[in-house]
Amino acid sequence: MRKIFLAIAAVALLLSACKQQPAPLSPAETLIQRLDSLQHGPIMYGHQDDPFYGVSWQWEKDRSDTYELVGDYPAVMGFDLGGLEEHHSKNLDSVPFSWIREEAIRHAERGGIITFSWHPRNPRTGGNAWDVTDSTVVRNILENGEQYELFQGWLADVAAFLKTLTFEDGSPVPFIFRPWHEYNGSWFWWGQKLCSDEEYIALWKLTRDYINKELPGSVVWSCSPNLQGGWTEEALLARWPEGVDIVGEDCYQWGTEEDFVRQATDDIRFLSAFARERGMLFAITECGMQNSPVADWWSRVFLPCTEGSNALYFLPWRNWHVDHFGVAKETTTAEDFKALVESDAIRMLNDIQ
Ligand code: BMA
Repeated sequence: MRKIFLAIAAVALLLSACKQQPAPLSPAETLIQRLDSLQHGPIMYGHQDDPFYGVSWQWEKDRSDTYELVGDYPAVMGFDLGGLEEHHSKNLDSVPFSWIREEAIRHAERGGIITFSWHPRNPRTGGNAWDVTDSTVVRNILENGEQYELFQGWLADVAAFLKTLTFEDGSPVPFIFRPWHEYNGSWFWWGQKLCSDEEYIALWKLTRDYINKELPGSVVWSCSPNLQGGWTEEALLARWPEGVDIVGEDCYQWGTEEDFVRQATDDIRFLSAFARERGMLFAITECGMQNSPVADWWSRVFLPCTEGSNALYFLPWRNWHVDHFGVAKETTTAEDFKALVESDAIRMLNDIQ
């Protein structure tokens, strides 16, 4: 009897010890926790394709327009997976996938944050991501659709690549994945006029379920509408997918400064509150002004729109010649940007390591 009692007591003790041990966080949860604590400091600088080419150079190893201007790397680096789905060795912007893998791991190893976008080709027409000639694409890659099997293969290709992102000890590199962006516009085959709200939400679920199953605990999910102005909760919720960790905003100035400031301030205020109220984070996932014609655009025009938003980072798009969006010693915005870094108004890699 005494033995039975002791055995029961031992089991009870063991069970309560197990209960007290919180389950270890997955790499994605650890990244979310880190981002959560970073959101209260100055906004981080991110840059698309930073290590591959700059305004006046291309395909040289160990170069970065950012590093050459301010002596530090962006805190966040963005890479695009478009082309993986057709087994191309280079992405849609001619960056070899093997090099993307190398730089993504390198950036994570030095304490940086990495984010992937995906501009896949059109699985129904064979055109590119901007081919909007057929408005049945999304419907046809969902279950029972004509391109369902094809698209499952595309997801398998993306998952297979993402699985190769590992640290030296074999543990997975966590990352932000931001598919199906700018969906409130109609320039991508998954855009507003190209699929119904239900189809868009189903596309997200299909993607998320597949990738999360293949890479459990590695992915932080981000969903980014494009600059719009005048969001209402009803409009946003109509197409809002489940399981998003970071609400994004893609925010370029194409028209007048006045219009941009009005729309960006409005969107950023609205989307950051939407994120906060639902336990999500917020970031400016793409931004810039083509050709960088306004020298103090970053400090005077753009950054004031983000005030009070707890935006994690702002990520200017790639430095593809001067006609793109980022910052380099050759752009008119160089001095303004340098001053932002020097005054600690924005955070670079060194500030988050
Ligand atoms: C766009 C442009 C394109 C590019 C795409 C994906 O905004 O920069 O030239 O192919 O992003 O990076």
